[in-house]
Order: sequence, then C-alpha cells, then structure tokens
Amino acid sequence: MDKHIIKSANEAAEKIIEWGESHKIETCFERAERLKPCPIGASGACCKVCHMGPCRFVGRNAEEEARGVCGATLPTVAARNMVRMIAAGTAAHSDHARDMAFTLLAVANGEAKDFKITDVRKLYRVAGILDIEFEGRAVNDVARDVALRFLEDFGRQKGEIYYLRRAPKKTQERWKKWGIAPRGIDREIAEAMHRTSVGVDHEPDHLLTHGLRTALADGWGGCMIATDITDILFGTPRPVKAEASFGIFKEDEVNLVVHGHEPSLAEIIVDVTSEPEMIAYAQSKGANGINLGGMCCTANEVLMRHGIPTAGGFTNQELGIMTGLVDAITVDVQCIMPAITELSKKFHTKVITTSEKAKIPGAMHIEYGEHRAREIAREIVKIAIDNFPNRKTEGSHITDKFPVIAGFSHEYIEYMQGGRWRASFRPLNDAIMAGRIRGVVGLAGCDNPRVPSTGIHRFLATELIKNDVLIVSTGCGSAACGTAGYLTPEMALENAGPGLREVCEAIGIPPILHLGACVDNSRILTIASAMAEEGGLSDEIGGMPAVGIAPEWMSEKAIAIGCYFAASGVPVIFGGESPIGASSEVTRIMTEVWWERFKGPMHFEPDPEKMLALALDYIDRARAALKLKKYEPGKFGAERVLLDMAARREIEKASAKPHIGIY
Ligand code: NFS
Repeated sequence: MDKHIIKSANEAAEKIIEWGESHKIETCFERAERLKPCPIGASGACCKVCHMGPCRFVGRNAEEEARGVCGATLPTVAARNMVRMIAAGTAAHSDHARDMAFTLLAVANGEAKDFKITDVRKLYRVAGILDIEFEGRAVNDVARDVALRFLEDFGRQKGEIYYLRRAPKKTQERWKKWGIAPRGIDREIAEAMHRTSVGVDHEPDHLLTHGLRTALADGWGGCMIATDITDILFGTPRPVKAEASFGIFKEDEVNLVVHGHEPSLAEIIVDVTSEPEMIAYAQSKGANGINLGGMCCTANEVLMRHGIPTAGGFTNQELGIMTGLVDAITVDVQCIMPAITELSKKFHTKVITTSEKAKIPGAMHIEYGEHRAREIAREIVKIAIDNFPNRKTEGSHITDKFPVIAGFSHEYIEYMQGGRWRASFRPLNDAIMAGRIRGVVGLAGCDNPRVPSTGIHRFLATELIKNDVLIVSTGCGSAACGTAGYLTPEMALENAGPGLREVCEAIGIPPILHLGACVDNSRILTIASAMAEEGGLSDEIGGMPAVGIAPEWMSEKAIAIGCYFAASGVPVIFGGESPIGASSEVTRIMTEVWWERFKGPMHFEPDPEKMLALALDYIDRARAALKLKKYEPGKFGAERVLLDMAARREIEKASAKPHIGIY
C-alpha cells in the first residue's frame, strides 16, 4: 500500500500500524481494508439456515417480492438473522457466567483452595435478593446456596429467572404483558435457535419478541450473574488508579498480557506475579521484575479490582504484540483474534490458550482448572519469564500512556453519593432534575477497524460531556476512553459542561465512569433500577433521560446487550451500517414498535453527528415527558447541596444506624 490511510483514531495505535506497514506486517486494519463486507449479508438479506440456499434477497422490491426457495420473505430472514445474533451473544456471556457459578460452587465446597470469598457483604446482599437465609450461617454454606440458585437459572424450564425481581415493578409488568420475561437462560437460547431454523417461526415481530426474551436472559441473567459472582469472589470494585495504552509495557521487565474475558485465572496471575520467588526468578533471567498488563475485558476485570494497566481494547491486541515487548499473552474465550498466533511468530511472543473451550492453531495450550489455579498461573508466568531473554529488539516501541481512574461499581456509585450510612441515588436524581446533568449515556461496546478505530467513542465522549451528559462506560468503550486519557477527573475540568463539571468536582469523580467489563453492563441496569426506585424521575427504567450507545460494535455480544437495554426501556443507538437494514419492516419493529411497547427502540446509525443528535434528542424528550426543567447549559433549578467527602465523613461519624447497603 503506497498511501497510508488513517486506521485508528488513537495516535499510539496509528504509529504501530504505520510501523507494521513499513515492515510488511499485516493487521486487522489492512484486512478490513482488503475484505469489503458482503453487502447482502451485511444488511441482513442473506439466509443460510438450510442447504437449499444460501438465498440472497436482492433487487429493488426485494422486501415485497423476493422469496427464498422455501418461500421465506426478507423480513423473516432479517429478523431470524438478528435473533441468531442475540442468541449467540447471550450464549457467550451466559456460558461465562455458568463457569463463574461453578467456580463459586467449587470455592464453597472447598475444591478450589486458591480462591476465597472476598466480599462477604456482597454475598449477603445477593443472598438476600435470592431469598437465601444468610444470618448466622457459615459463609461457604451461603455461597453454595447462591451458586446452586444461580445454576437453576440456566436450566429452568418454567417460571422466571431470579434477577428479574431487581427491576422496577412497572418494568417487570411490561415484560409480563408482552411475554418476554425469560424462563431459563439455556431454554431461551435453545428456543431462539429452534425458532430460527428452517421452516419454524416466520412472523418477524413474533421472532423479534423472542429475541428480546433471550436478550433479557442475557442482561438480567448471564451478565448480572457474572458481575455479582465476580464481585463476591474477587471483590466489588472501588476507585483505583492505573494506566492505559502501549506505554504500559516495560523494556526492562517481563511483560505478560492477560487477554479474553473470564477473570478467575487472571486474578491468580495477578497474585503470582508478586510472589517473591517469581520476581527472583525473573531477575535471574535478567529482568527487573514482572509487569502484568491486560487486553479487552480481562483487562477491565483486573483494572477495576487491582489497578493492573490496560493496553487497550479489541483492535489493540495485534498492536500490543507488535511493540515487540510482550513475552507471553494468555487468552481464554471471546474476542481473541486468531491472527495473533501467526503474528507472534514474527516476534518472540508466546501465545497461550487456557480455556478447554478454545484452542487456536499455533498457540501453546495450558488448560485452566479452578482446582489447581495457582499451579497453572505459575506455569504461565514462568513461560513468560523464560521467554524474556529471547526478546528481539525489533518492534514498534511506544511510550505513550495515560492515567486512568476506574472501579466504579454500582455499589460505589451509590456510596459516593452519600457515604456508607446514607448511600443513595438521590444526589444524581436531583442533579438530573435540576438540569445540572442533562442525562446519562452508557457508552459501550467494541472498537472496530472498519471505522477510524476508537474515534467515534472519543468523539461521542467529548461531545456528550460537553453537553452535561454523564457517561457510564464499559468494555472496549472504556478502553477507547482510557487509552485517549479521558478517564480522569481533569477531563471534567477541561471538557465537561458547567453543570456536569460542578457535580464531578463536588463528588470528586471523572465525567466518564468506568464500570467494568462488558458483562458489567448489568451494573447499568442496576443503577437505572435504583434511580427509578429513588423517585423524582421515571418510576420504571423506560422513560429515564438515558440512552445506550455502542458506536463501533462488531460482536454478537454487543447485539445481545443492546437488545436487553431496549427491552428494559433504554433507547439504544448502534453505529455502523444496520445488520437488518435490508428490511424496512424489521427496522420499523425495532424502532417504532419497541418504542411503543418498551420505550426502548434500537437504531443503527453510522454517522457520529447523527448518533449524538439522536441521543440528545431522546434525553431531552424524556426530560420533557417527565416535566423536568428544560435543559439549558449553566442554568439550574433548585436542588439539594451535594456533599463533599468531608461532609460525608461527618455524617458517617454522627450516624448511629447502619445502612443495609454494602459499604
Ligand atoms: Ni464486549 Fe469484551 Fe471488546 Fe466488544 Fe469484545 S472485549 S465483551 S465484545 S470487543 S467490547
């Protein structure tokens, strides 16, 4: 390629891509350039659920006239494709959650000696929600009951998954009315696959309604279970300082990267890298220490709980290896580019797969099992150390890195608004009511090489906070912000609108709150439910001045997440060309019909400016419907005084009655 095309909005990433081009090293950016998406499949107009096809629905009147060999119409096919994406995304999160439930069970049964229950308070809180007696009982007995109850959610055939009860009553009523309360997680996924197989469900709305039921099993099932068990086992996050971008890799230390999604092995690796014997071993090989870094959602998990630095999100995984500084990278499941094994051969990096579910040709495989977690972690760390002397000098060494504040669990967000004894969402609701905060946006989902990667996240992040919108971010949305230096309180001073800035300064928080991994989008559901319960805004999730945006999504998991937000009542905007764009009927159902039924339409909008305008419009329309003060920058209504830390400590000292909250 003679002319370099901007492929990432991140300057450090761009430097590595350019270096790669000059060394004839290919990345997802070149592949995206070369492989144009098939326009038929990309818009949902290709059916390949049987072997009479694939049938392609093309032509000017395809929506009305085109038929597959079986007679299926384009809206049926587009709806089926969408439902299959939801099912796959739900399966991914929920299988992750299942493994977390088995780990919790193994810990409770004393079969995973390297782990313990770290957050007993959270265990009790969860037990309380699940109607499990916890007072006066041994912690492991409670944990066993919690794990077994969660496991019931996967195989239940009738009834409802437990956590639906955490949603506001009115939201639950809507789910019942439209028949989308999920019964069991596995059942909904299996039924989605059944209904979308050849010759079964053909009515687009009927199909998509089951899609929403499956998505709710993801949000209020798989994702929420994964979040809660991870907090119970490894601790509920609270603010922590760390660093992001490629400059986190150290020239004089062993660099080991944890990449993927399941947090258990990564947790033990964090521990093992600080064992004195391991450090001494690294020194014996000429390194000054062991430096652990993260990628994608495993990065978010260990960043949130331990301040382990992140090299970034999805599109950074190849670029990280191209620094030439990564001695080993462990991967488990989800969002791992198989390209990294070929790429690693050009460097000295060892790629290690660890999940029994996932192998990659060309990688070493060391299978993880929770019963011997530490032993496996030590084996992996040793491989990285042994590989340190093989490090070649080539590579695109980058020094850029940015400070990051992460660790905003929903429990901490509650705590920061009133302290341990008065934790609540009152100040946030009040700030929204008074117009200091215009609304809340969940900025989530992947980064994508088909756009200047991370660029739309960055654009929306800056524009939204300028417009006094508080951002809660997760997954690679957080990584995109973190590697751009946006996850700091200073960001509020420099860029936030006057109202949001005041709130951030009073509480001492950044205007973009990093909530964790993609499964932690469940924290946003919990926050929205708490805001509804607090009063003064909407009494259900629907109707809140809140929007979910995944501007650079690429994964089926993102689709499942978007749909569970929509079904819960949050308007959702996804970037890129619409994967159901070929059917105006399916587009109408997902926007107009879902809006009427759930107050949660789902849009696909490739233009970043239009995404921003649409999000602000939803927020302003929700404010008007709630009869809140019209948003005007710098002009606020009356509200309570926000408490700063000192005032909160005074109240805590004076208060005799503990709040039942977790902190
Ligand atoms: Ni989410 Fe995490 Fe990133 Fe997208 Fe992949 S890492 S689970 S799917 S790419 S945000």
